[in-house]
Amino acid sequence: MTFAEITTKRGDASDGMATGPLGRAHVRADGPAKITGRATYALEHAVADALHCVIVQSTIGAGRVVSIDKSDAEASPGVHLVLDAGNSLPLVPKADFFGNLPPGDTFVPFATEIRHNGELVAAVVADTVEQARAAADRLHITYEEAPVVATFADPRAGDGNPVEAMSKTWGEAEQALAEAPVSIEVRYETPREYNVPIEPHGLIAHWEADDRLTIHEPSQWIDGMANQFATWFGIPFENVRVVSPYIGGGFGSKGQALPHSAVAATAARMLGRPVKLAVTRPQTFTAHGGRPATWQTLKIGASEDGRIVAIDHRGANETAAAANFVETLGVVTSMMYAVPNFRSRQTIVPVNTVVPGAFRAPGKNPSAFALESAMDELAIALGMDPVELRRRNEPDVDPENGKPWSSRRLLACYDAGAAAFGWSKRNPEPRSMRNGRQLVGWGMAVGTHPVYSSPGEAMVRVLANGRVEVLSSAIDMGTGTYTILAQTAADALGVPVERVEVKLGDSRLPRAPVAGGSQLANLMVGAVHKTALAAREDLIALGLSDPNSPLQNQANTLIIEDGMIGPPRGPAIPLGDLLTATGRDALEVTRDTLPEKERTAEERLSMFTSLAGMERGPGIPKSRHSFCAHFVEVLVDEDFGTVRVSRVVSAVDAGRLYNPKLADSQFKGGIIMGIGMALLEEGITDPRNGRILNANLADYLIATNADIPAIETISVGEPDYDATPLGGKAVGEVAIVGMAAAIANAVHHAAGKRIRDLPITMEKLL
Ligand code: MCN
Ligand code: MOS
Repeated sequence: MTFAEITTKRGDASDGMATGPLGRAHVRADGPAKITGRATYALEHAVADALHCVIVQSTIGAGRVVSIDKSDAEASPGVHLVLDAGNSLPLVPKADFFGNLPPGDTFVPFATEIRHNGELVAAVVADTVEQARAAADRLHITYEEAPVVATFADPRAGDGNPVEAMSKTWGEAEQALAEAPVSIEVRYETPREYNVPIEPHGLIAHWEADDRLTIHEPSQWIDGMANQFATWFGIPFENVRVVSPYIGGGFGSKGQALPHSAVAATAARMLGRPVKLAVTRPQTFTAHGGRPATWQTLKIGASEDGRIVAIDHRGANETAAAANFVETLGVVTSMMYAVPNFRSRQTIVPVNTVVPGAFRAPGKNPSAFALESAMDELAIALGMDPVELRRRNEPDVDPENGKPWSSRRLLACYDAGAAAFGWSKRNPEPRSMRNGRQLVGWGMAVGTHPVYSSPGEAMVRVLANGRVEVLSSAIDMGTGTYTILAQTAADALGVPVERVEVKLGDSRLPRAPVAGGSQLANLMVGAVHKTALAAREDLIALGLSDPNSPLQNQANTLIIEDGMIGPPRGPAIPLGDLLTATGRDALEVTRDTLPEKERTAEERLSMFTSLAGMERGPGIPKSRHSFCAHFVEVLVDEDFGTVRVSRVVSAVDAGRLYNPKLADSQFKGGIIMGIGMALLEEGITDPRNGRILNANLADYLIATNADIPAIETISVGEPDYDATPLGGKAVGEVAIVGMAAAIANAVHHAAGKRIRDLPITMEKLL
């Protein structure tokens, strides 16, 4: 990605603190390539001689495959291989993202025991995708069906299994609740939701030699995925190359290689030809899991003046029969408000579904829907303004662990958001505000997201032609990584941002951890900053001491500004000239932000290919979170029960913003997904067979432009150097958190009806 394509939108647009390129509003470096179609997505990569693979998914929800008659398919035109559990190459088992290890000594990505509808059972490889599809239709699969437990609403699903890590207790919640003068007890539900990135999943797998594999696959975690392929096929990590320069969205679904990824690599290996595999949109609904369905009950007790005395939180999420996934319900409940008595418990309930997965703000998002709806209900029970109730319960320290906040500017969020929205004009009475036939509702809620900090690694190359390259295996799925890393390097080195070219998305480049948990920007900005500063020092040392340097012995120190190097008051020369004069093509520096340098190569690799760095460990002295407050207006049609979000103001504390324009876009993206969650998104399962009835984008509704009103976001963040080295906090997910609750609260204010199970559809309102 070359930064030459970037123009600054407004020269003066910045976070008000920027002295150099970092912190300024630049348009996306990859934007023009994506908009004009020049960006090549994984499946558009041209590979000579590629065969096409289609996957076949089970049509029953539980039971087993009795037989697969492959003869017709194998005899079909153009077919090279029909794969199933019987003939697929045995691979080495590897734990998934969530730590689930497949059973047995070997792993094949095809099922014979069926545990969910749409499980991978076979694949066909042919010369063309049409031939592969036609042959796949001619597979004769016989199943033996077993009873299906499709959702946790089915009584046979039972109560599930407790999640130890989500059991938290302090004080005496039960007693305090019994004695509380005001209390509420409420239950909330959220349905299955799917990530549905606009670019569906798929890959091209290519073996260059017996032990060298190249994968083109959209990825939120290049190194983690390379490590998975290396383990599966028993080859060294360095021999796997995963390439993913452009990604059409992921939202949590592209953090790991999936069973179909193993299929493409297996087929390519068995056939000795590159294999291209595109998962169809309907297949994506069961090729990987989305957010599982949840229920939560909250009991909150308060004093008459609105001080919370106790919270009891219980929750459950659906998980797969095959493996565990914990949607960490209650993670917001335990840290958002000052609460002296607290108890939470959670279970996971196995059902016949695909293993659920991470979906923008996993845990935090459903957690805040329940807590923030409940806070609105408590405010009504107390006869108190919902912002005032929250202000009264603002905690001085993290109530869960007693740690001080690295920064918590939620009160500033209330001030700025309420003022911009005009909250003081709200009549608290439900159904009291109107606009013709439309009932007008104003609601608010808050969100939060933790700051994680895994290590990062980067290389900075200063070239003799005066350009600078930044290299990392980090990725950009629409977030802005290319852009902010160029800004970072330009800032630290003292070169114009247009001269910096950022190369990402290739596991051959220096290591990076997962672009998940909204951690990538902070940790890669930190790594690139450190590397660029080291490169700057090297350039100065070269200028001062190289015998061929034109600047040798001219001063005690040199400065670099605008791509020129020279003594503080003397004549400067272009950086490229210094390199040329000293006989170099390039000056290259690599640095990482691992805590210790002397780790073995194996330990270092494992830091980038495990989730170890994401722990909010006891060693971290401060509690680090981003915060936001959403203020929402809805219009509810009294006769038809339709809901439209007509106005949104969200004030966000995400620390220092490296690029306020892109951060604004991230906040808006989260808010838009929150609108979808509140009003539209719902995976519907057939209780008879576990089939997903709306496995396509015509029936699984997401928010479109027509659903989106004017959105104003306000940053109230200040640099937080206790959170991250360059003062930023988490941006990518925070604004989805609490958004659905703000809408549900606004709908209650408009219509006088509380909807506690999402989405809020007209039949629930009427
Ligand atoms: N940023 C900033 N200042 C900061 C932090 C971030 O200006 N202090 C801006 C930067 O432009 C940066 C972006 O915000 O590129 C996101 O930064 P960060 O919060 O670190 O999030 P990640 O880079 O780790 O991206 C992952 C995050 C997650 S976990 C999901 S889910 C999600 C999200 O980003 N999926 C997305 N935003 C998405 N946006 C798009 N377009 N597509 C997705 O799939
Ligand atoms: Mo985001 S769901 O943490 O990839």
